[in-house]
Amino acid sequence: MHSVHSGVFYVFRFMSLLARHNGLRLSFRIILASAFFFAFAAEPKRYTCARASAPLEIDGKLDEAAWRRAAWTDWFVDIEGANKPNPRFRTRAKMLWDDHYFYIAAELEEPDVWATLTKHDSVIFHDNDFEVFLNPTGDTQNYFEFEINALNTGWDLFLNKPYRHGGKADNRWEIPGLRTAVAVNGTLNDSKDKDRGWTLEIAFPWDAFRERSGVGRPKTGEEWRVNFSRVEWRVNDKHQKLPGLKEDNWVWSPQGLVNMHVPEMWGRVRFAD
Ligand SMILES: [Ca+2]
Ligand SMILES: [Ca+2]
Ligand SMILES: [Ca+2]
Repeated sequence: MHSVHSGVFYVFRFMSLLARHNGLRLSFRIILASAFFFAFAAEPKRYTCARASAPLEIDGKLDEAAWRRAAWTDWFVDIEGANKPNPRFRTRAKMLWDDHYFYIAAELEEPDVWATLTKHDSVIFHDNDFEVFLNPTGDTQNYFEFEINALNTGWDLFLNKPYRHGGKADNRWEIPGLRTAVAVNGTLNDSKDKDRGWTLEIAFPWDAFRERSGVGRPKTGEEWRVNFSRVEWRVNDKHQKLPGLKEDNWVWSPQGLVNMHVPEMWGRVRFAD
Protein backbone atom coordinates (compact mmCIF):
# COMPACT_ATOMS: atom_id res chain seq x y z
CA MET A 1 0.00 0.00 0.00
CA HIS A 2 2.91 2.28 0.78
CA SER A 3 3.94 2.54 -2.87
CA VAL A 4 0.44 3.44 -4.07
CA HIS A 5 0.00 6.05 -1.35
CA SER A 6 3.34 7.68 -2.11
CA GLY A 7 2.45 7.52 -5.81
CA VAL A 8 -0.81 9.37 -5.21
CA PHE A 9 1.06 11.94 -3.12
CA TYR A 10 3.56 12.60 -5.91
CA VAL A 11 0.81 12.82 -8.51
CA PHE A 12 -0.94 15.54 -6.53
CA ARG A 13 2.32 17.41 -6.04
CA PHE A 14 3.12 17.01 -9.72
CA MET A 15 -0.35 18.22 -10.77
CA SER A 16 -0.10 21.27 -8.53
CA LEU A 17 3.27 22.09 -10.11
CA LEU A 18 1.75 21.68 -13.56
CA ALA A 19 -1.22 23.87 -12.63
CA ARG A 20 1.14 26.82 -12.27
CA HIS A 21 2.13 26.46 -15.90
CA ASN A 22 -1.02 27.89 -17.41
CA GLY A 23 0.58 27.79 -20.81
CA LEU A 24 0.28 24.01 -20.83
CA ARG A 25 -2.94 22.80 -22.40
CA LEU A 26 -5.25 21.05 -19.91
CA SER A 27 -5.37 17.83 -21.95
CA PHE A 28 -1.59 17.69 -22.06
CA ARG A 29 -1.45 18.21 -18.28
CA ILE A 30 -3.93 15.34 -17.76
CA ILE A 31 -1.91 13.02 -20.01
CA LEU A 32 1.30 13.86 -18.19
CA ALA A 33 -0.28 13.37 -14.77
CA SER A 34 -1.84 10.04 -15.83
CA ALA A 35 1.47 8.76 -17.13
CA PHE A 36 3.08 9.80 -13.87
CA PHE A 37 0.36 8.05 -11.83
CA PHE A 38 0.64 4.74 -13.69
CA ALA A 39 4.39 4.81 -13.42
CA PHE A 40 3.98 4.94 -9.64
CA ALA A 41 0.88 2.74 -9.30
CA ALA A 42 2.71 -0.02 -11.16
CA GLU A 43 5.52 -0.12 -8.62
CA PRO A 44 6.08 -3.81 -7.83
CA LYS A 45 5.31 -5.42 -4.50
CA ARG A 46 8.27 -6.19 -2.29
CA TYR A 47 8.90 -8.98 0.20
CA THR A 48 11.79 -9.80 2.49
CA CYS A 49 12.32 -13.56 2.58
CA ALA A 50 13.66 -14.70 5.96
CA ARG A 51 15.77 -17.81 6.49
CA ALA A 52 13.91 -20.84 7.84
CA SER A 53 15.02 -21.45 11.41
CA ALA A 54 14.51 -25.22 11.07
CA PRO A 55 13.68 -27.65 8.25
CA LEU A 56 10.03 -27.50 7.19
CA GLU A 57 7.75 -30.49 6.93
CA ILE A 58 6.26 -30.32 3.45
CA ASP A 59 2.76 -31.53 4.27
CA GLY A 60 0.67 -28.60 3.03
CA LYS A 61 0.11 -27.33 6.57
CA LEU A 62 1.65 -24.06 7.67
CA ASP A 63 1.82 -24.79 11.38
CA GLU A 64 5.63 -24.84 11.80
CA ALA A 65 7.07 -22.13 14.04
CA ALA A 66 9.12 -20.83 11.09
CA TRP A 67 6.00 -20.34 8.97
CA ARG A 68 4.12 -18.72 11.84
CA ARG A 69 6.90 -16.16 12.20
CA ALA A 70 7.11 -15.45 8.44
CA ALA A 71 5.22 -12.42 7.15
CA TRP A 72 2.24 -12.79 4.85
CA THR A 73 2.27 -11.02 1.51
CA ASP A 74 -0.46 -8.48 0.90
CA TRP A 75 -3.81 -9.99 -0.08
CA PHE A 76 -3.85 -10.76 -3.77
CA VAL A 77 -5.57 -8.30 -6.12
CA ASP A 78 -6.97 -8.54 -9.62
CA ILE A 79 -4.24 -9.10 -12.21
CA GLU A 80 -5.05 -5.73 -13.81
CA GLY A 81 -4.61 -3.89 -10.53
CA ALA A 82 -6.33 -2.80 -7.35
CA ASN A 83 -8.66 -0.46 -9.27
CA LYS A 84 -10.49 -3.58 -10.56
CA PRO A 85 -13.07 -5.37 -8.35
CA ASN A 86 -11.63 -7.15 -5.33
CA PRO A 87 -11.15 -10.90 -5.76
CA ARG A 88 -14.15 -12.96 -4.65
CA PHE A 89 -11.94 -15.06 -2.35
CA ARG A 90 -8.82 -14.14 -0.43
CA THR A 91 -5.33 -15.39 -1.22
CA ARG A 92 -1.95 -14.69 0.34
CA ALA A 93 1.49 -16.26 0.45
CA LYS A 94 4.66 -16.58 2.52
CA MET A 95 8.27 -17.33 1.61
CA LEU A 96 11.30 -18.73 3.44
CA TRP A 97 14.70 -20.02 2.37
CA ASP A 98 17.63 -22.08 3.60
CA ASP A 99 20.79 -23.57 2.09
CA HIS A 100 18.82 -26.18 0.14
CA TYR A 101 15.41 -24.79 -0.77
CA PHE A 102 13.27 -21.79 -1.67
CA TYR A 103 10.04 -22.43 0.26
CA ILE A 104 6.68 -21.00 -0.75
CA ALA A 105 3.42 -21.31 1.15
CA ALA A 106 0.00 -20.09 0.11
CA GLU A 107 -3.45 -19.92 1.63
CA LEU A 108 -6.42 -19.87 -0.73
CA GLU A 109 -9.89 -19.15 0.61
CA GLU A 110 -12.28 -21.36 -1.37
CA PRO A 111 -15.81 -22.48 -0.45
CA ASP A 112 -15.80 -25.36 -2.96
CA VAL A 113 -12.36 -26.93 -3.38
CA TRP A 114 -12.16 -28.99 -6.57
CA ALA A 115 -9.54 -30.32 -8.98
CA THR A 116 -9.51 -32.85 -11.81
CA LEU A 117 -6.00 -33.00 -13.32
CA THR A 118 -3.73 -35.79 -12.08
CA LYS A 119 -1.10 -35.98 -14.86
CA HIS A 120 2.20 -34.13 -14.30
CA ASP A 121 2.77 -31.26 -16.79
CA SER A 122 -0.97 -30.99 -17.62
CA VAL A 123 -2.26 -27.48 -18.33
CA ILE A 124 -3.03 -27.00 -14.66
CA PHE A 125 -4.82 -23.65 -15.04
CA HIS A 126 -7.69 -25.52 -16.66
CA ASP A 127 -8.44 -26.32 -13.00
CA ASN A 128 -8.38 -23.70 -10.28
CA ASP A 129 -4.72 -23.34 -9.44
CA PHE A 130 -1.87 -21.51 -7.72
CA GLU A 131 1.04 -20.35 -9.88
CA VAL A 132 4.62 -19.29 -9.13
CA PHE A 133 6.77 -17.22 -11.51
CA LEU A 134 10.50 -16.90 -10.86
CA ASN A 135 13.16 -14.87 -12.65
CA PRO A 136 16.38 -15.46 -10.69
CA THR A 137 18.62 -13.04 -12.59
CA GLY A 138 15.97 -10.32 -12.84
CA ASP A 139 16.73 -9.88 -16.56
CA THR A 140 13.05 -10.64 -17.54
CA GLN A 141 14.33 -13.61 -19.58
CA ASN A 142 15.11 -17.24 -18.73
CA TYR A 143 12.31 -17.56 -16.21
CA PHE A 144 10.43 -20.39 -14.56
CA GLU A 145 6.77 -21.13 -13.98
CA PHE A 146 5.18 -23.69 -11.68
CA GLU A 147 1.45 -24.38 -11.40
CA ILE A 148 -0.25 -26.62 -8.84
CA ASN A 149 -3.87 -27.67 -8.23
CA ALA A 150 -5.65 -28.93 -5.13
CA LEU A 151 -4.78 -32.54 -6.07
CA ASN A 152 -1.07 -31.60 -5.75
CA THR A 153 -0.54 -32.07 -9.50
CA GLY A 154 2.24 -29.85 -10.82
CA TRP A 155 3.34 -28.31 -14.11
CA ASP A 156 6.90 -27.02 -14.31
CA LEU A 157 7.97 -25.10 -17.38
CA PHE A 158 10.74 -22.80 -18.54
CA LEU A 159 10.59 -19.78 -20.86
CA ASN A 160 13.69 -18.39 -22.52
CA LYS A 161 11.83 -15.10 -23.05
CA PRO A 162 8.22 -13.81 -22.84
CA TYR A 163 5.74 -15.07 -25.45
CA ARG A 164 5.37 -11.56 -26.89
CA HIS A 165 9.09 -11.63 -27.78
CA GLY A 166 8.81 -15.02 -29.46
CA GLY A 167 9.48 -17.09 -26.33
CA LYS A 168 8.42 -20.73 -26.24
CA ALA A 169 7.35 -22.67 -23.16
CA ASP A 170 9.55 -25.71 -22.53
CA ASN A 171 7.67 -28.34 -20.50
CA ARG A 172 10.76 -30.54 -20.48
CA TRP A 173 12.12 -28.47 -17.62
CA GLU A 174 11.75 -30.73 -14.59
CA ILE A 175 12.66 -30.14 -10.97
CA PRO A 176 14.57 -33.06 -9.46
CA GLY A 177 13.99 -33.08 -5.74
CA LEU A 178 10.93 -30.81 -5.86
CA ARG A 179 8.67 -31.28 -2.84
CA THR A 180 5.08 -30.07 -2.81
CA ALA A 181 2.01 -30.78 -0.69
CA VAL A 182 -1.56 -29.52 -0.42
CA ALA A 183 -3.88 -29.55 2.59
CA VAL A 184 -7.61 -29.10 2.00
CA ASN A 185 -9.49 -27.39 4.79
CA GLY A 186 -12.83 -28.97 3.92
CA THR A 187 -13.69 -31.68 1.39
CA LEU A 188 -12.23 -32.05 -2.09
CA ASN A 189 -14.59 -32.44 -5.06
CA ASP A 190 -17.72 -32.41 -2.92
CA SER A 191 -19.82 -29.28 -3.38
CA LYS A 192 -22.49 -30.27 -0.84
CA ASP A 193 -20.61 -28.63 2.03
CA LYS A 194 -18.81 -25.31 2.39
CA ASP A 195 -15.03 -25.51 2.54
CA ARG A 196 -12.69 -22.97 4.09
CA GLY A 197 -10.05 -23.40 1.40
CA TRP A 198 -6.69 -25.02 0.76
CA THR A 199 -3.10 -24.38 1.74
CA LEU A 200 0.04 -25.52 0.00
CA GLU A 201 3.77 -25.79 0.53
CA ILE A 202 6.43 -25.89 -2.15
CA ALA A 203 10.16 -26.53 -1.66
CA PHE A 204 12.14 -25.64 -4.80
CA PRO A 205 15.71 -26.99 -4.61
CA TRP A 206 18.04 -24.13 -5.59
CA ASP A 207 19.91 -26.30 -8.08
CA ALA A 208 16.75 -26.62 -10.20
CA PHE A 209 17.34 -23.14 -11.63
CA ARG A 210 21.07 -23.26 -12.26
CA GLU A 211 21.24 -25.03 -15.63
CA ARG A 212 18.73 -22.76 -17.42
CA SER A 213 19.42 -19.40 -15.74
CA GLY A 214 22.98 -19.75 -14.49
CA VAL A 215 21.79 -18.90 -11.00
CA GLY A 216 21.31 -21.20 -8.03
CA ARG A 217 21.09 -20.34 -4.35
CA PRO A 218 21.19 -16.56 -3.89
CA LYS A 219 23.58 -14.76 -1.62
CA THR A 220 22.13 -12.91 1.35
CA GLY A 221 20.77 -9.56 0.19
CA GLU A 222 20.20 -10.61 -3.43
CA GLU A 223 16.83 -10.12 -5.10
CA TRP A 224 14.77 -12.23 -7.48
CA ARG A 225 11.76 -11.18 -9.51
CA VAL A 226 8.81 -13.27 -8.28
CA ASN A 227 5.06 -13.25 -8.77
CA PHE A 228 2.17 -15.47 -7.77
CA SER A 229 -1.11 -15.92 -9.56
CA ARG A 230 -4.31 -17.73 -8.76
CA VAL A 231 -6.68 -18.84 -11.51
CA GLU A 232 -10.29 -19.23 -10.42
CA TRP A 233 -13.15 -20.48 -12.61
CA ARG A 234 -16.87 -20.04 -12.07
CA VAL A 235 -18.37 -23.53 -11.92
CA ASN A 236 -21.68 -25.22 -11.12
CA ASP A 237 -22.11 -27.75 -8.31
CA LYS A 238 -20.77 -30.49 -10.63
CA HIS A 239 -17.62 -28.37 -11.16
CA GLN A 240 -18.47 -27.73 -14.80
CA LYS A 241 -17.34 -24.32 -15.99
CA LEU A 242 -20.16 -21.83 -16.55
CA PRO A 243 -20.31 -21.12 -20.29
CA GLY A 244 -19.23 -17.74 -21.62
CA LEU A 245 -17.35 -16.73 -18.46
CA LYS A 246 -13.60 -16.24 -18.44
CA GLU A 247 -11.41 -17.23 -15.55
CA ASP A 248 -10.46 -14.77 -12.84
CA ASN A 249 -6.76 -14.07 -12.31
CA TRP A 250 -5.72 -12.85 -8.87
CA VAL A 251 -2.10 -11.98 -8.21
CA TRP A 252 0.35 -10.73 -5.62
CA SER A 253 2.03 -7.95 -7.63
CA PRO A 254 -0.46 -6.52 -10.14
CA GLN A 255 0.52 -6.94 -13.78
CA GLY A 256 -1.62 -4.05 -15.10
CA LEU A 257 -2.93 -6.31 -17.89
CA VAL A 258 -4.22 -9.89 -18.18
CA ASN A 259 -0.82 -11.42 -18.87
CA MET A 260 1.55 -12.97 -16.32
CA HIS A 261 4.32 -13.10 -18.91
CA VAL A 262 5.48 -9.54 -18.35
CA PRO A 263 8.27 -10.16 -15.83
CA GLU A 264 8.95 -6.42 -15.63
CA MET A 265 5.80 -6.21 -13.49
CA TRP A 266 6.59 -9.01 -11.05
CA GLY A 267 7.33 -8.40 -7.39
CA ARG A 268 10.80 -8.25 -5.83
CA VAL A 269 11.88 -10.76 -3.21
CA ARG A 270 15.02 -10.05 -1.22
CA PHE A 271 16.71 -12.95 0.56
CA ALA A 272 17.63 -11.86 4.07
CA ASP A 273 19.33 -13.51 7.06
CA1 LIG B 1 4.23 -27.87 6.83
CA1 LIG C 1 7.94 -30.02 -16.86
CA1 LIG D 1 -16.18 -29.43 -0.45
